[in-house]
Amino acid sequence: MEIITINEFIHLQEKNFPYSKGDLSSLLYDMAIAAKIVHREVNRAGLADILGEMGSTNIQGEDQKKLDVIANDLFIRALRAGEKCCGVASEELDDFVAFGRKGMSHGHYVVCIDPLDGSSNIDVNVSIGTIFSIYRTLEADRPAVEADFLQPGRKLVAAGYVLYGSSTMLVYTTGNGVNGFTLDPSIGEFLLSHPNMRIPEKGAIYSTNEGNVSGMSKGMLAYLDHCKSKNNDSGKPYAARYIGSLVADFHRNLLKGGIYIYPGTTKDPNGKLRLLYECAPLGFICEQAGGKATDGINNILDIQPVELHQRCPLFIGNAAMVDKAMEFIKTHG
Ligand code: AHM
Ligand code: MG
Repeated sequence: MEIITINEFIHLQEKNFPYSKGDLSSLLYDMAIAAKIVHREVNRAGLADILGEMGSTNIQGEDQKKLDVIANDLFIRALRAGEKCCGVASEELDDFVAFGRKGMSHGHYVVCIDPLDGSSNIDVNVSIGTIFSIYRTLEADRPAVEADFLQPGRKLVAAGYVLYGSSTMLVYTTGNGVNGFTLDPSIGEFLLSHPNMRIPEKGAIYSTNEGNVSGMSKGMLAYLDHCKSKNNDSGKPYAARYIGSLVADFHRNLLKGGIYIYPGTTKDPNGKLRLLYECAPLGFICEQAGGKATDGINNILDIQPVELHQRCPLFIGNAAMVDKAMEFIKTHG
């Protein structure tokens, strides 16, 4: 197979947008560079015990930061320095940050990011990820305002994720299909390894935290029974697979076919996941790969956000499996 680096690929894709000034391309390069640095930090994480526990004080007497805070700082620094993005909303920050100083160009994009998703897996050497989405600002040439971030997923210009797994991968879409790149650490490059990713039309994996069943709706319980029965379309029970890192669970299901569900429960009617930097970007990627994402009723990409850290139930994966789950919700409530 021809060797194509992510930089070459992004440049080639620019040709789909004849009037492009290359700003989105630069922004995507910035994300890829920051991802490589975060990859390095994630891979050193196991050395924390030897080099000093995270959250404790390091040898110079400085406080050591947790990995998710480090990742947040790295992405924000890369985006600020790149000058193509005028603001970032992050899971790690209560409010968005707006970039801009006199004489600096502001860029026409804002980024929403979960810098290190799968927080419970960070300290136990299990796959974690980064999720990001990119919107065009509502007006050009000014620092970001909140309304720039509060746009439905249908308005996304690009979205992607980085999976820090047995290898590190960056998968992204700009609305022209989904492509995946694997980091070759020996040369420090993301290389195109998964061109034009499509979710298989049939799947036989379901991924959800069944520890929460006591708070799940009748429809969810009925759907889970369906997954475990022989009455589903595969004629045998689906396999239950749940890593507890959304990026890793989503990525596996994207390659193998399956559904990931984080439903609302009696305790948390809107579930746990965040619309802007978890559900919408993965929904966009999933749709671009031929799949579907809903909150159980509405398409994720049609939901109008009203606040930055809004939570939302998520049903994501093969269109047929998501439709089936929604059918159960509709019938059983
Ligand atoms: P986080 O952003 O605090 O890491 O939470 C999101 C994560 C997802 O990656 C994962 O799918 C889910 O939370 C797991 O939650 P639970 O432990 O409730 O099953
Ligand atoms: Mg998260």
